[in-house]
Amino acid sequence: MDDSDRVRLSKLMSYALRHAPDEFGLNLDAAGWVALDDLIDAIRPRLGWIDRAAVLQVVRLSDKQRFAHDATSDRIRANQGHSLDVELNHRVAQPPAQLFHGTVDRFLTAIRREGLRAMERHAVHLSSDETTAERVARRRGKPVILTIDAERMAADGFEFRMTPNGVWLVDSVPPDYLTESA
Ligand code: HQG
Repeated sequence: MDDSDRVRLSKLMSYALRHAPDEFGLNLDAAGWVALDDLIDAIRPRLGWIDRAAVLQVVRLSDKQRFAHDATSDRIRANQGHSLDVELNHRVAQPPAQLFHGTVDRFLTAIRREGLRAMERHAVHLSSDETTAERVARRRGKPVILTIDAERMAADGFEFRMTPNGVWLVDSVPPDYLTESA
C-alpha cells in the first residue's frame, strides 16, 4: 500500500465512521464503534484491495490518530470529527491558558459577530500550538490565527475536552474570548 492508497482508504474510513455509516450499511453503536470486519466488507466494493492489515496500518500511521481500535482489533471508531450524534467520552480536562484556531479571511466577519461555532462537526476544534492551527487553516487558504483565552473560558465554566491526539474540543467560543493575531 503506497501513500496515496493509504490516504484514499483513510478518507473512506473517515467518511464512513464520521458522517455516513448508513451509506455503507453500517450501524455504529452509541460511542461510534463498529466491527472492524463489517467496516472492511462495507468499503470493499469501493476499494477491492482493502484488508485487515491495510486498515490497521491506516490506524497506526494516521498523523492525527484519526481512528482507534480496541485491544483485540475487533472494533474500530473515529476518534473525532463526527457529524453524527456519538458519545465519544473524551476526557474533560483543564486546558492550557491559550489555545489556537486557524481559519481564513472570508469567515472572519461571521466569527467576529458570533464567535467560533462547531459548524458541521460536534465541537469547535482547537490546538495547543500555532503551527497546527496554521496547517488546519491552510486547507482553505491563507491562514488567520485566532488566540483563545482558554483560561478565562474555563474559569467562566466552559467545558473543554481533549482527544487522544491532543485536539481540544469545546462547544463554542464566544467572540469575547478571541484575539486575532496581527
Ligand atoms: C469556520 C481536520 C463562519 C472555522 C483539521 C473553519 C482539524 C466559522 C470552518 C479538524 C464560524 C469549519 C477541524 C462562524 C467557525 N462563521 N465560519 N461562526 N466558526 N468557522 O473543518 O477547525 O483531517 O469543521 O474557522 O486538521 O477547520 O478531519 O473545522 O474554517 O483538526 O481529521 O468554519 O479537521 O482534521 O471547518 O478543522 P471544520 P476546522 P481531519
